[in-house]
Amino acid sequence: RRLGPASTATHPLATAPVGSPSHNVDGFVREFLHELNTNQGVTLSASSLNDQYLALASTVKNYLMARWLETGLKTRAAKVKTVGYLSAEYLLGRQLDNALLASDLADIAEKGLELCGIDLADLRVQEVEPGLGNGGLGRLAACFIDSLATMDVPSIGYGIRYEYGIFRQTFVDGRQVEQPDTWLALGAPWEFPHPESAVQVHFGGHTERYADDGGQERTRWVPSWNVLAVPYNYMVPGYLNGRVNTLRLWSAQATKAFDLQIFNSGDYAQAVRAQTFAENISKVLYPEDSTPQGKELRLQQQYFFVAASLRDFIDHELEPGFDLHRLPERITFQLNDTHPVIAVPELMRILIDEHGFDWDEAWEVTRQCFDYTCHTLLPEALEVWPTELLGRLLPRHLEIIFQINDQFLSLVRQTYPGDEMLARRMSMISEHPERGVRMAFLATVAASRVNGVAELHSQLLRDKVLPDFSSLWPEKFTNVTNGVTPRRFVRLSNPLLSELITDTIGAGWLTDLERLKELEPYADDPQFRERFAAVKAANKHRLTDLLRARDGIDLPDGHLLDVMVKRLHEYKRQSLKLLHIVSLYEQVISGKISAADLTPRTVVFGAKAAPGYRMAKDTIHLINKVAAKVNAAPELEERLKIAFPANYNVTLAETLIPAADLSEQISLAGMEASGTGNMKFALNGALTIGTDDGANVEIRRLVGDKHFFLFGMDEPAVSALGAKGYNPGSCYEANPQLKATLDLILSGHFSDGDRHLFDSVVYNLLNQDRFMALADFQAYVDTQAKVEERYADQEAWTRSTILNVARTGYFSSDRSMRDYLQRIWHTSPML
Ligand code: T68
Repeated sequence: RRLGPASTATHPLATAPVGSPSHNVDGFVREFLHELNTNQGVTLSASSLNDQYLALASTVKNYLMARWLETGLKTRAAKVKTVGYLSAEYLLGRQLDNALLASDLADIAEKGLELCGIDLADLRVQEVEPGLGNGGLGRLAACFIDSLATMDVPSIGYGIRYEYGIFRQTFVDGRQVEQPDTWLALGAPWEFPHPESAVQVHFGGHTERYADDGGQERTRWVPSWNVLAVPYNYMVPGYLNGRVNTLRLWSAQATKAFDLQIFNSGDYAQAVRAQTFAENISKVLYPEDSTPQGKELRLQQQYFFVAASLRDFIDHELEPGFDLHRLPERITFQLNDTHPVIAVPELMRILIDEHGFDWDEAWEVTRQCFDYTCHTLLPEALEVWPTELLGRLLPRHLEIIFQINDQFLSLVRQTYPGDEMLARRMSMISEHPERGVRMAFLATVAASRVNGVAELHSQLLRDKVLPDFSSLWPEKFTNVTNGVTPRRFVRLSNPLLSELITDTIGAGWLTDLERLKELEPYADDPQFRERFAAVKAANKHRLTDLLRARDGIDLPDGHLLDVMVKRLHEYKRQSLKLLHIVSLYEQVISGKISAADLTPRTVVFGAKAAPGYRMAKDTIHLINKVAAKVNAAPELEERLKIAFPANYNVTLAETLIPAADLSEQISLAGMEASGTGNMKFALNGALTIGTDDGANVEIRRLVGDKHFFLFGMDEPAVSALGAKGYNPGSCYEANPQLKATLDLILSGHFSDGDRHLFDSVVYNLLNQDRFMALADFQAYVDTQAKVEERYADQEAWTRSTILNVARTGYFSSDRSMRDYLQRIWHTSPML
């Protein structure tokens, strides 16, 4: 057992967590110095900034510790249903400020540190954020666990402790160069490793049949190798509510048995290689977003973390002797996309092979334990694992998948007799280009509920991605629109706005974000507008200071700050934003308009490209080349600037978003499942220019058409154009300004005369343009003109931004969690 033998202690302090340090400045200073001395082994006068940061983190943890232990005791005793969030990614962002906020220690820590001659701000920046995710999907998981803790819902987040998170992006001559993310190098003060609670995860080998004691034929898996999964626990503190949930990330370690054998044979080098092989599993986050690569190591990662998590929950979270027939009363596993779907055959295997369940019993339990969230619409983003690979790595699981599929297809044939085409379409096994398991189909069949992440996405999921399944099981499909945590993305990232809000409508909105509605009447109050605008101006200065120090970038004063930050992907259409910029620039340098006609504007890009995604990397290169030229052009009279700080991450987002005036959400309609950046911008008082896509649809409905700049084709129009046959070349020929814009790039103007440097990007737009940037170009440019018109009337602009804040409380991840509780998990907070 993970907890070891029960304690026989009789001392009264031994049975409950000891209390927290005193919640005042003196108590804090004492604890901090104690940590500095005992943990870091230094005196204050000899301590480095890193010592001080690590001691501060330990101090804050000590304040949260009693609550964490109590949460564990309380939850185990109550025997209620736990939400097990299974996600291959958690894009957490820095931990310090969130922990200070949740424990109400921020002021005390600031004052206490000051007494020690330390500026809290200097320690904050010591922290390297854990970037254990690629983008929206990983950040969503982080927001959700924050909300679950704040709403007092028992939950455990399960994932992988990657030794290297998302790469650090640098630019060399404008091209992206990736550096390893060594986030653990200077110490990892927020994690609690528990090597004594490691569990084994098996791979490979074969299966065999045997007769059990009762003569029943059974199957067992005889694996050929294994690794240890070591849990690292992280606190997930609720906001001021005393609850601290757990995020449990698994790290791979070679098992002793594994390398001892080889050691004994005298092959030291081989033993070390074996160890490296095992430990590779949690070495690095795959930096692919929306394009799974189908690599063996990736499947190893997926099985590694779900096998460890199921084992952990069953063996360590449930009381000994718990009857697994009742498992659904105690756990509901949420599958964050298909990455953890191998958990389905794993639970079947545990129940049947290890606990003697028959097939139907095991299926009944398994079905009730899983729900599935889909995060994409791109066909190439749907995971398909070759059966050859799956069978080699997890032979028993492949057998179980085949059997699930057989049973499912019998149901299909029973329900739709004679429709063999349908059965083939719905099979979990695809035959081309090679035999493979369609993980989204497996997830859909196994899950009690399947949801998309915004209304439009859920609709398209039903109608276009899984239409046969939604006809068969209409009640299985539902929607939960994404949300973001207001603790991190308003309170921490925008303290001035938070203060203004609390000043105006009182406290309480941070855990009940719909209360922002009470700000609505103030949109018409000139004094409030002035204060609101002053907050935005201050946030711009804060960003200016940061970019100067971080990147040596100088942001001009008084510009419309136009921000597009998100992963670089063709469907998101950074290239469309770029065409807009080049078009403005081209009109000025060719004398079609004068610089004085431009609204002073700075466009900020932030984007990482998957290292293997050529087009995305070329687009980054092109943006940087255009930036160099535009930023240096005297003709523009400083009225158009481009800033592209490298290595956009959660930490940068926290300063960037509150400073933005305009939020760019310009994906081709029907492609962005939801977006969550769009919500963060609106909540921080930026106006959106966006297509009718993802959660933009709901944002626009809530804030009102007048306060949202909609442009471009909607999804039916996109479909219709696709069906008719889209020819980007004709857009180019028909639109002189678009032609001039593309021609300028083709002329080598941005590439020191090299006419072919950006052929890949430009000819792709001209000949293929899968995401129809050219078709939406004119609408986009026209709508940008409307943006400028509104911006020219600062009172009207500010009024709109206030209404955006007041009307987007719906996008709190607390609301998303409420929806999951009601529509999917059927459980409630523990009160
Ligand atoms: C995003 N997906 C969606 N995927 O693109 C976005 N993919 O619209 C949505 O708001 C968000 O999920 C949350 O629902 C991703 O971020 C990935 O990062 C990813 C990672 C690995 C493999 C595939």
